[in-house]
Amino acid sequence: MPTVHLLDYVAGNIRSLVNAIEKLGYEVDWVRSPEDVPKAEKLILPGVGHFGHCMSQLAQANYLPAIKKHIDAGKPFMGICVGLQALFEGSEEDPSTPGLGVIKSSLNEFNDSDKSVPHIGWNSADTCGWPMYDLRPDSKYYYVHSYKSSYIKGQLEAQGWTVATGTYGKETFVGAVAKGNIYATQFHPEKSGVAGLRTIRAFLTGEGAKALRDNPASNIPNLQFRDSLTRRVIACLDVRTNDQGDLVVTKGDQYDVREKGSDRNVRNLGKPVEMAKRYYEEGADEVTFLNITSFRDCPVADLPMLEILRQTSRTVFVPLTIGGGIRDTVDTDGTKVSALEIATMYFKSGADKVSIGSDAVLAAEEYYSLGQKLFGNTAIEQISRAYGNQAVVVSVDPKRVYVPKLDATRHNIIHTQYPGPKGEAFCWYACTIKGGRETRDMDVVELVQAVEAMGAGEILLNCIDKDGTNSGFDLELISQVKSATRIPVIASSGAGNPGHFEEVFNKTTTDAALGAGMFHRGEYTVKQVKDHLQSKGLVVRQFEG
Ligand code: 1PR
Repeated sequence: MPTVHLLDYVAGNIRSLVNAIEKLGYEVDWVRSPEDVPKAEKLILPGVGHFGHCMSQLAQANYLPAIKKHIDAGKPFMGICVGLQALFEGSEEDPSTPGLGVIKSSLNEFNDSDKSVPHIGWNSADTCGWPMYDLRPDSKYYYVHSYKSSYIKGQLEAQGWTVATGTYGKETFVGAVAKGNIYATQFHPEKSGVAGLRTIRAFLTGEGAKALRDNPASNIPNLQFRDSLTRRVIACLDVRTNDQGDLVVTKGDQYDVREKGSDRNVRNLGKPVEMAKRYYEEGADEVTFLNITSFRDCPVADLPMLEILRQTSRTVFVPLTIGGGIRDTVDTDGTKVSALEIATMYFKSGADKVSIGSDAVLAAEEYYSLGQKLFGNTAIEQISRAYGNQAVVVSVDPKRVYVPKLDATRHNIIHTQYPGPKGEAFCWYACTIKGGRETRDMDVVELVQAVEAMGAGEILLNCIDKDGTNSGFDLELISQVKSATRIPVIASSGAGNPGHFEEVFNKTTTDAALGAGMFHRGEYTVKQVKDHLQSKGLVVRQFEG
């Protein structure tokens, strides 16, 4: 089996990259020290987290001269995400840390005044027709980053680079670059479905580099300042063990997952791995697994969700998020296990993001009680420091609390179009923990602002009142949260038909929308939702077979 060397310099979530390479018929050889680099014919530098963290890890372990030598020798090199950023001279993210300087330019942060940052989702890598590692103009690729190389017409081309671009809001950025033996992508090809596998294959077979050699003049993309980020549609699987001990996908009504009949069995809607694969093939842009029951009595190393992730990540090449039970805990043998260690196990098993629910609320309470100071010890801070903000999602389970007048509470209130049972015209959204079982004295605005300060990269915004009702998303809640935070928000709870997705994208500025029950019950497919959005003029990514 042909091999490719993969540089393992940080505890990264690179399981999915290994899976993608293996799927293409190649074997991964690990580079674990600078002495291994000269053995590599083809070298991939993956990257997660912060530019400064990544560069200093490489520098401390003395990798930089070996990487430069590999590149200078003309051997095939591919950088992914921060692996692309490492080729630049430096980044605004950490001005004191130099990059490799192979590309004479530097990186800056996306402007968050008119859009969410990080930039998360499926966007273009458009070469305007120029051949570049089988990138295609109609394909979409999965990006997740806050810093980018702003595209300045002719700048990189003058240095001999071929460039592919994407546009987010009004900013056009470098999506991929190639020159000679070097290919680098800002997007994650291993998470970009078939389009991503295609471009990795072009690197592995050498066909990408050959096509570039055969077309030596550099391209100058014809800039179109048109936002090319697609509307993200996510399928969510709530998973738990049923009374027979099987791990099943379930779905509640306002978080009650038991059947209404006298036996009150846990509702069983199917098998998690099979369903995730089906949603991937229907075009889901991400798949989220929520372990909705605690693993208190299960040894951490045997967490059933680990196996689900391992199996799913072999066939599903879009981002996978896992939530439930991510907090500091004590194992069945009395050993203390940190939230970071649990997250690490999930990442190593194929997760790209972890989602934290109850623990985030408790951490936010402490944040406010300590005068809004951070000490670096919360799960959110620790995981985002190690894996980057984009890897930490906070799942919020709010519930409406109606009040008669504006000054009835200290909480952030909205004037609602849907009055309460006693005709109350105002409400606030109280955060809950333990799957909605316990309501806390904290509103959603307070929560999202606290977790953003801690380093969360995205909000999964559920709504207990709407969950399982098929009556559409809570647009008032989503608008309130969107105006309180600059990180991306995923609208969740209440989707009952494709029109509800159209409504939430048109009437709020949500960054993504999630559905569960309507997909699990087979009422609509993800593809039907995407087709509907497309027919209404919204840009979506369609599954490429
Ligand atoms: O608190 O960190 O252990 O995480 C527990 C996680 O499990 C949280 O993310 C919490 O939202 C979730 N959870 C806990 N109990 C339940 C339950 O249903 N009994 N499910 C639960 C939450 C909500 C959504 C759902 C949407 C869309 N599920 O994920 O998929 O509401 O549903 P719909 O489209 O059918 O309306 P921790």
